This record gives sequence, C-alpha cells and structure tokens, in this order.
Amino acid sequence: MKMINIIGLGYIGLPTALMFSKSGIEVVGTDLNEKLVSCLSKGELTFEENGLQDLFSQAVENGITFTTEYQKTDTYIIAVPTPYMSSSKKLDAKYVISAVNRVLDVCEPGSIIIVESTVSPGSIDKYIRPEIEKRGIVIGKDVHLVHAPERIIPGNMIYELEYNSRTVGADNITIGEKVKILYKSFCKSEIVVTDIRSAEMSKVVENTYRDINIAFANELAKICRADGMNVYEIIKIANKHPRVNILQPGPGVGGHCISVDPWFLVGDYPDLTNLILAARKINDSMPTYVLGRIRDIMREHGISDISKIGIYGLAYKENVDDTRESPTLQLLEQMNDHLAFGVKVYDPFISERIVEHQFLNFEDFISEVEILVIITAHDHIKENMSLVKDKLILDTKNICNFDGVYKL
Ligand code: SAJ
Repeated sequence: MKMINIIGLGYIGLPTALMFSKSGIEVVGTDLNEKLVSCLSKGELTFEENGLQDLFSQAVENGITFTTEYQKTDTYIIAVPTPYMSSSKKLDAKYVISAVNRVLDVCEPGSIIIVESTVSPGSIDKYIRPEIEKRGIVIGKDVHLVHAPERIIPGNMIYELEYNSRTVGADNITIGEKVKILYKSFCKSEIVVTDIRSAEMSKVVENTYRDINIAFANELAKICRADGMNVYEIIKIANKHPRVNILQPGPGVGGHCISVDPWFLVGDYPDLTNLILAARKINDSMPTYVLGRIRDIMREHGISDISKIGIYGLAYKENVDDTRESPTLQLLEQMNDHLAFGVKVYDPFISERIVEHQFLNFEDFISEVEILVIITAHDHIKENMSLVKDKLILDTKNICNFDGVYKL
C-alpha cells in the first residue's frame, strides 16, 4: 500500500483519517468542502469530540494533509454521507456514487476502494457495481470493492475506534484479510471478515436493534405516565433480571444513524418490517409527547405565555455538538406547526444561532424562563443544577433527583 486517500472528512472520515495517520500510515484527506479543508489545513478542528484535538495534533505531526483533490494511490476509504429520501424511505446513494466515480478517475490499477459510509443492504450491488462496470472496469481485477462500516459512537469515538470490534465485507478473502491488516494498524479488537452484503446488513441491523430497544423504553414511559407509575423505578427493577437490559426513555431519537438506518429496511422491505416500523413511529412520536407534557405543566400552573418556556439542549445527545435530527429541532418544528412561536433555546455546545430565540449565554437564558425543559443531558446542566432549581423543570432525561421535577 502506498498512501490512503480518505474521502469525506466529517464525523467518521476525519477521526478515521487521523487514527491511520497516528499509526504511521501516510494519509491524505479529501473533501469537496473548501471551507472545511481550509480549516483543517490551518490546524482548526471542524467539530468537537473527546480526545480529537490531541489526535489531530499527532496526525499533523505525522504529516497528514487535507485537500479538495482526489489522490492517485491504491487505497481509498469513502466516508461520505448517505442520506435517505424522506418520501420513499430509501437510501440516496448519490454521494457514494459520485465519490466512487471520482476515485475511478484517478486510482491505480488493482486499487482497493473501501466504503465506510452506512448503506442499505444490497446497495453496493445495486448502485456501486453497475457504476464501475459501465466504465468497462473489472471488479476483482482492475479494482477491489470492500465495505467496512464504522461502529463508533459520538462522544467516545476515539476510544471506540481503537477498541470496538469491526466488520470487513469483501468479495474475496485475500482482499478482506489485506484490509483487516490495514485496520489492525489502530484497531485492537476483533475484525470479522465477511461478504459485502452481510457487512451492509449487520451494520443496519445493529442500529435498528438499538432503535427498537429505545422504542420499548419510550413506550413504557407512556404506559407508566398514563397510569401514574414511575418508569425509571420499573426499568431499574426489571434490569436486575439477569437477561433483561431495558434502555432509557427520552425525548426522541436523534443523530444521523439510529433515526435513519431502520428506514432503509422499512423502505426496502415494506411488507416485512412491522416491528421496525412501529419502533420508528414510537421514537418519532416522542417530541410530540414532550410537547403534550409541556402543555400539561403550563395548564397546571396557569402559564399561557410560550416565551416563558426554555428548552435546554439542541444537540441530539449529551456532550456532543451534533444537532442532526435532534429531538429539540423536531420539537420546535412541531411547535411551529401549532403556531407556538417564541420558545427560548440554549445549548452550551452550539455557539452559533441556528434557531430563533436561541440564547448564547446560559445565565441570560435562565433568567428569562419559567419552565425549563431539559432535552439534552450535557454535563454542563448537571454541574449547574443549583442555578435552575427554582424553575419548573420538565426533565426528559431523568438527571434531576430532587422533588417537584416533572418527568416524561
Ligand atoms: N437514546 C435514548 N435512550 C437510550 C439511548 C439513546 O433515548 O437509552 C437516544 C439518544 O439520546 C440519541 C439517540 O438515542 O438521541 C441515539 O444515540 P446513541 O448514543 O444511542 O447512538 P448514536 O446515534 O450516537 O450512535 C449509534 C451507535 N449505534 C449503536 O449503538 C448500535 C454507534 O455505535 C454507531 O456507530 C452510530 O450509531 C452510527 O454511526 O451508525
């Protein structure tokens, strides 16, 4: 192998590129976004993540470079977004297709093209192979295709890159083993080599499994609320059973993985996905459910002014700055649909205004709200609990353990 060209320098591509570079491999990171490339080239990170700054410094020392150009080499890792089309619920493979084509324009004979982006099962056969073959390029000879989906969790990415097990899907075992050795340069855990379809499917299955389990917790929360029971107490007790491990209810499922991947299965197998679809619907219903809880509290306290409500958290989960599909954004959309404008918003991780009535200063925000709705359990709010104790609080993440707090 000469050098790795990593295509797509977002939440997955960038940490992966840095990890390879840290382990001594020559890496060039490519992204079409000029602003992003310019930031990285100046030594500025483009998102926050535990341990990313140190890793970045080491990779820069090791000579990693960033560019908008695709490089001529023999190993490529593609980590571009794979959105789904909201109407059909199917994968939109346009970015992967375009990246593969641009790789084919420059790659050396016998190159390995590794797709890390999550794709729905069968996508590589359906979208990528025909794209390569129509150029008269022979897969397995002129180029080799591999699917190596990532498994890292925002908030703990760097640790998980090193210690999570991985999957490598390849057409033939020799190439699979070669790619396994490549990832072994930083991955200390087991790397399973399988075929491409199994790699695609297992990735989507993992996230669907978690979505279904969160949906179960959310449904329990609704049942318990309807009948005056404490869902957290019930989950705590049930989880003492050696074979029970219920997750936690919350204001909804955000992020670009769990709230998206199950739709690939629903889109491809509409007649066979009853449970998966039901789970998606339950999780998608949670922001509306939170809205109902806010209304209950307003009614109980005779508050009618919407601007007295403050939502804490814009990120989709604690201690990250990623707002994709975040429950708060879903909630604000619901409120706007109900013509409920004016709710105040604050998130310590988001320093630019991305929604209306967003505060950039916590004290100012707190001083103006009567009902505080905690949507994201950042450490910041846990550390500042004493400043909010006198508010009416709706705690959707079960982090306030004092009397008088409203829960889901
Ligand atoms: N959530 C709950 N209750 C829980 C756990 C999570 O409501 O008990 C919510 C979170 O608040 C968040 C959403 O679910 O809004 C998703 O968060 P997460 O921490 O469960 O997962 P992600 O989306 O950050 O990362 C997932 C991970 N997949 C699995 O755990 C199976 C990660 O390992 C994947 O690499 C990532 O998706 C991905 O890129 O696919």
